Amino acid sequence: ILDFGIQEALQQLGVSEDNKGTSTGSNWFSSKEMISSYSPVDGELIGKVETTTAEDYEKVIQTATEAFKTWRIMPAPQRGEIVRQFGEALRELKEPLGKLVSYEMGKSYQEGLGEVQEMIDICDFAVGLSRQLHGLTMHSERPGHRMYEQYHPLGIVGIISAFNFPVAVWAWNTALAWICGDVCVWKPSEKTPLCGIACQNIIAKVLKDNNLPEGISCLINGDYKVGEMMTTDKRIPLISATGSTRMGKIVGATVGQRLGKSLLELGGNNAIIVTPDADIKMTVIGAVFGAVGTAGQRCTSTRRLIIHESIYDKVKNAIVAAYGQLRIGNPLDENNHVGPLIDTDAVKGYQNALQKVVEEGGNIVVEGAVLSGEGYESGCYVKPAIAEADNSFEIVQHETFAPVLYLLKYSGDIENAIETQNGVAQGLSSAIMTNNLREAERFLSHAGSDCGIANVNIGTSGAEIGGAFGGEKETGGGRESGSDAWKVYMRRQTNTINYTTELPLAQGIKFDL
Ligand code: UN1
Repeated sequence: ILDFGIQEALQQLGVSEDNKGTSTGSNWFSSKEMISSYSPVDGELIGKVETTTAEDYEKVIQTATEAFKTWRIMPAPQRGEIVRQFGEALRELKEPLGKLVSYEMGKSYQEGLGEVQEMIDICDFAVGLSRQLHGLTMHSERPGHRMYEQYHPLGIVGIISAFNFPVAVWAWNTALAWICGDVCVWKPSEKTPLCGIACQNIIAKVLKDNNLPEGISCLINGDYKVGEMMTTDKRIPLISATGSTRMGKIVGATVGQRLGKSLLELGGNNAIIVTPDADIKMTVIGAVFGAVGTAGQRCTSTRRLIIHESIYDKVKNAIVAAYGQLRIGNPLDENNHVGPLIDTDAVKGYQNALQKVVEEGGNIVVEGAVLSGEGYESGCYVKPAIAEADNSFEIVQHETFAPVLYLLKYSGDIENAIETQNGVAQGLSSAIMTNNLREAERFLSHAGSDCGIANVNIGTSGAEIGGAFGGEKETGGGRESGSDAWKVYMRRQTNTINYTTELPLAQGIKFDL
């Protein structure tokens, strides 16, 4: 734990061995039940976090409700100024926070820093947006009437986030929600609770320095039962949840039951189509980073390569050769490409996928393995694997959150590849590698990819914050981050104003008294 400056990073972030796990901003309180956070990097216990009780939760919601009353009437550009300061604080703490992300979650330090960069970027985006929360003005059909729409804050936004982006996904939601005038209650993944503590410390200080109510940002901790307190709570108009499709179906149904809004960011089964006109070098970089980056634990990770038969062997050999170069080990050591999986359950999921694909008739071309010995003591390090498979295999249809890449062959026209790409239940990210304009445009057309993200000559992962992020079908339909994703954090109100002394009715209806 003393390696790579982790201890110092924890100190800078105000994360200790025993952390109170519930916070209404700067006011922390706690129960006695603890979650222990072990690093998948070396298996060491990093620290403990107390879980949120039903009683604590009540205090949180009351504090948030009070804070909302102040926050919602503050002009949006002033709220933007607070988010600007939050972005500054993140710039100052980028290295320790990136390090903690890497150590608690297991992604490479580079990717940890990249994740904090996404937080900074969304803050900048939100600051500009705080002056652009505009609606339309429409012409009324009635004389002397004005009609327009405006966006008002929703209230409390509940955020449930996953372990794989333990800090950025929270920031995508909060930065926008805050400038929109909402207050946030966050339940981070119970697998990465210390990242939650660190982030809460950062924003709590900004709020305090500005004499703002602490309840603008609240933190709760625990497993799905704590999440349930929010999903069933009528006082929370919007739940934004990131995680598995299984989780999303439960969250969506629960929130839907009370007619709340949910923003769901669920599983992907992302493919890259490689056509005869693909640039092979670019394809290899995109596919390998997409499949093994974050040890295959991004929702945008590349799971399937759909390769034209005419170049199949060439692409396969190039990718297999690239896998031979991969260095697996401590993600804080910048010489390594691939870090550990989050925990040993994830390792089981990985092993299960490799076993299933063989049972279903697949052919392993890069053998997988669970690594042991020096440096691999946590038991979470696995070898990225590749299998030739068929899109119809049950395991190929399923999102395995691990570095397992399936090679699928297509013949004939690009339409066949698109059909395979769309032939899964998920619809998050997709890509085509081609220098052929016709193929690229067909892939992007109404009859093309059915995903929320469709890229040309880029892999499936690594989306920028400026675009709306999310996907269709079992990915849940939600959009976060850039473009006009902010609208989901607000309620739209249509206003019609009569500035005459008459009261004409719409649709020309006569009603004389
Ligand atoms: C996720 O995996 O939950 O596109 C989000 C990407 C990142 C976000 C992934 N910007 O890979």
